[in-house]
Amino acid sequence: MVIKDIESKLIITKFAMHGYNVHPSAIELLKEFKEELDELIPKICSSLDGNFIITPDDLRPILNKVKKREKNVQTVTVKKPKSEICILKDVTGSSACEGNVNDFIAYFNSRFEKLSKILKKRLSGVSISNVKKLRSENVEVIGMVKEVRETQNGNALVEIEDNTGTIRFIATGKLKETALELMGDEVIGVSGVLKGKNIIADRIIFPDVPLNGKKKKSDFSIVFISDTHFGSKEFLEKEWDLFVKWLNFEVGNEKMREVAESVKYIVLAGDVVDGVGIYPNQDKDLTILDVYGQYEEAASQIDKIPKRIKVIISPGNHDAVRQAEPQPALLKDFSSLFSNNVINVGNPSMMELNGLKLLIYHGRSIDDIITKIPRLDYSKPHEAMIELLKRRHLAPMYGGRSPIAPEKEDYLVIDEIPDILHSGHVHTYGTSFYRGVFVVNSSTWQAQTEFQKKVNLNPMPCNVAVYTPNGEVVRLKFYGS
Ligand code: D5M
Ligand code: FE
Ligand code: ZN
Repeated sequence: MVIKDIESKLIITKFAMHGYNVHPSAIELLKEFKEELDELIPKICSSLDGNFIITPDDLRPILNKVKKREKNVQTVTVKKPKSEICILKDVTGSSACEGNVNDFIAYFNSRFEKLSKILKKRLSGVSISNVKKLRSENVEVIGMVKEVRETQNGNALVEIEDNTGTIRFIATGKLKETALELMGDEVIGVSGVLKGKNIIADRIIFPDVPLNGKKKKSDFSIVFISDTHFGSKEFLEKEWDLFVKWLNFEVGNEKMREVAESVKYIVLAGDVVDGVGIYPNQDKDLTILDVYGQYEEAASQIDKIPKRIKVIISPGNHDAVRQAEPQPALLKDFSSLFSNNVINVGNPSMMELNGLKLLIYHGRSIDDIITKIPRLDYSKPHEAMIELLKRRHLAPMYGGRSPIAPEKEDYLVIDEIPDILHSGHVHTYGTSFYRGVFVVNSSTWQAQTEFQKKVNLNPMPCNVAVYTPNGEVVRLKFYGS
């Protein structure tokens, strides 16, 4: 009894040091995890959305994962018996959609459910059919954006829906700018005053990332690369060789060597190869004309990376997997070509690297976001990625240039907040911290193609971002002679 009391006190004190109280029933749950408590507490605290009393409901997602992690140790495809890499979410092997009407209904329901659950921590949100029955003039609703347009008198008119009905809200002044940036099928909260059938909005609430996030530290570095496009005539081999030499301690000053020594993971966020038949007349732009040969080349180039480093590879729209997102990992025919230090995952994929949560997403929706929001452009891809975090969705706009497979669960919702969000696709470089999340777009190893010249796309190739142990970011540029 006495020992139990001491255990409780210890748990209470540890959380109090982070500024949180713990409900007695949550204390009981935590006692089962006393070995992992110091590791778990920061995770639990950073997952809370503004509530100060921790309940069992707050703990379950994290504690379940610890249990799942124990199970995953045997199933994750790494070679050591105890893995430092834990895949938290990935469609690979779980795709269950046929693309019929019921799949689409289930998909959008999942999107709405997941995002409205996040939003419910911010606002009360009555169902739309109940809004009209309310006595009070002040209303708060959660809905999926159906239509956005500008009215004749210069306001924004937005129609939103939930599974009980639709309602329109009007946004004026500064709020109008936010409203006009809304994308079809994203899920938002609205608060305002009911006037007739419409709501005059005073606030638009995004699911967003909580404000209290802090940048995560580690005791290793992660290198972020993307869009290698092996097999393309524009693949920058000299620059790639320099990159590989740096990792092998053959080039670079003392500081660069120190950084190279600390690298434990390299993450490649898709477009591993240039592919075949991805766009008309692509064969003119290829050095390797068959996709198998391109993956053989990819495997041999990646084999030059020292084996002390684990390489995580996720596919993109040029890779030999289905185009619609979420994309599964490369098929065994291709993945088996790579050495043992390579792990193939899907797109998107959420994983933990020694406790650091990494979300990889190739980034096709960045094109849609940049097209939709005029203040954004390709020279700052990280700003478009921040819009994804705000919307807690990797492809918020349905029906743009990012095809989505209607899985029964929406894998593109950012359920759990990552420490790092990594993308590529747009071939430009940009990094930022958003509410503690490191946001990185790691450019390309392909020079400007004829096609890109025509559409005025200016790539920034051979830029590499390194996330170092203290959470600082080092930008390396490799220029071949
Ligand atoms: O995409 C590299 C970049 O080029 C990305 O921002 C999209 C852009 N791109 C690629 N194809 C097209 C078409 N057909 N129209 C407009 N923009 C395009 P990657 O995935 O490497 O091809
Ligand atoms: Fe690409
Ligand atoms: Zn791409």
